Amino acid sequence: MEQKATESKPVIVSGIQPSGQLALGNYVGAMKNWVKLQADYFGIYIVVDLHAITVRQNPAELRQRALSFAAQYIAAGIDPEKNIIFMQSHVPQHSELAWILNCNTYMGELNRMTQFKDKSTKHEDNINSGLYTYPSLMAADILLYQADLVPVGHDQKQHLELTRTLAQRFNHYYSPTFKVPEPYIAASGARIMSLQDPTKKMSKSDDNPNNYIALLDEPSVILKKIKRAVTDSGTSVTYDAKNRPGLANLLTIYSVLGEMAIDDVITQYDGKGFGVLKEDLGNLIVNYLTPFQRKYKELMSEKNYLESILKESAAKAQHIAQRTLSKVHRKVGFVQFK
Ligand code: ATP
Ligand code: LTN
Repeated sequence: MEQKATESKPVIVSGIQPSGQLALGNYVGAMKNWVKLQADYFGIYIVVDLHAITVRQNPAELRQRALSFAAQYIAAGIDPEKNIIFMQSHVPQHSELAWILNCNTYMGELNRMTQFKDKSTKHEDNINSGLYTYPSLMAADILLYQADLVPVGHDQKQHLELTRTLAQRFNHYYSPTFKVPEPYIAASGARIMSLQDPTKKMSKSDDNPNNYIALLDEPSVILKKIKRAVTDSGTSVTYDAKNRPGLANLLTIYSVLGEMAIDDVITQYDGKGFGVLKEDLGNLIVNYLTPFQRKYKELMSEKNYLESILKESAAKAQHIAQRTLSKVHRKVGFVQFK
């Protein structure tokens, strides 16, 4: 009964790859919005481990990290009683639908994906076909649940557009089957930049940990990383993402976490020098993350609880996903027995 009530709400689907360490970019661009939207939506939050192995992962670390990410989703404020949180590999329907979608995805479309191009340059020794067909698997994650909304950072916009195209193509060629999802990309904070090179996005698998704030970084580490963040040598505080990207990035983080308009942050710090801004921002982040880190530690010491959430969620997810997959099998023309 409980499940029916939640499912009657519009549906959100989102996921993060268990690679690297969850970082402030992921939180501001994605997770913060998951928490904000959960009152009005039924949330399906996936630890996308199938996606993570498109890049080489150490198996023991992957296993530990996937559990840690699930605990961090909950610690960030996702209520596991009202939403579902699970491992992508625990719901085989994702891989199954991905295959069918692959047979409806053109190579020309995949060739245009900038994430594929970026990751191929970064991992030249392992340009595998999973990396190439990654967007069809992502589309499967979303379309299986008939998602209404997909809250992601700006870098996922292109994948979301392809997901919409694939849904429309399938619906048109066969008959209406998938809901065509809308992206939810916040106006501010959808693209948090690297602290040392503010012309590229903050990435949780960056080789240099000074480029990102990990959500589990110790307070002293957070303060140090913000203090060392690259800004220009000016003293006036202005928001100019093109010419002063480092400063603009710090102002954005301040504005989103402090829930203040950027203009108000500027008024507060203009003329005070970047040192004061950085010190206050460092403290703001530390204070913001302290309750999150406390909750995370509690959850990681209750492994049985975490495991029960993941198992129950995966069972619910399989049930919903199978409804869509059976429909797809029928439309495509696969033999089905009653
Ligand atoms: P990796 O470096 O391991 O490839 P990533 O940091 O790019 O990872 P993903 O797992 O690809 O993270 O993304 C998870 C979510 O976080 C997505 O919704 C993505 O758009 C969002 N995201 C990632 N980086 C940023 C960022 N710098 N600013 C805002 N949102 C981000
Ligand atoms: N491709 C996304 C992660 C992802 C995702 C999803 C996001 C996989 N499946 C479904 C939203 C919905 C990325 O951030 N690299």
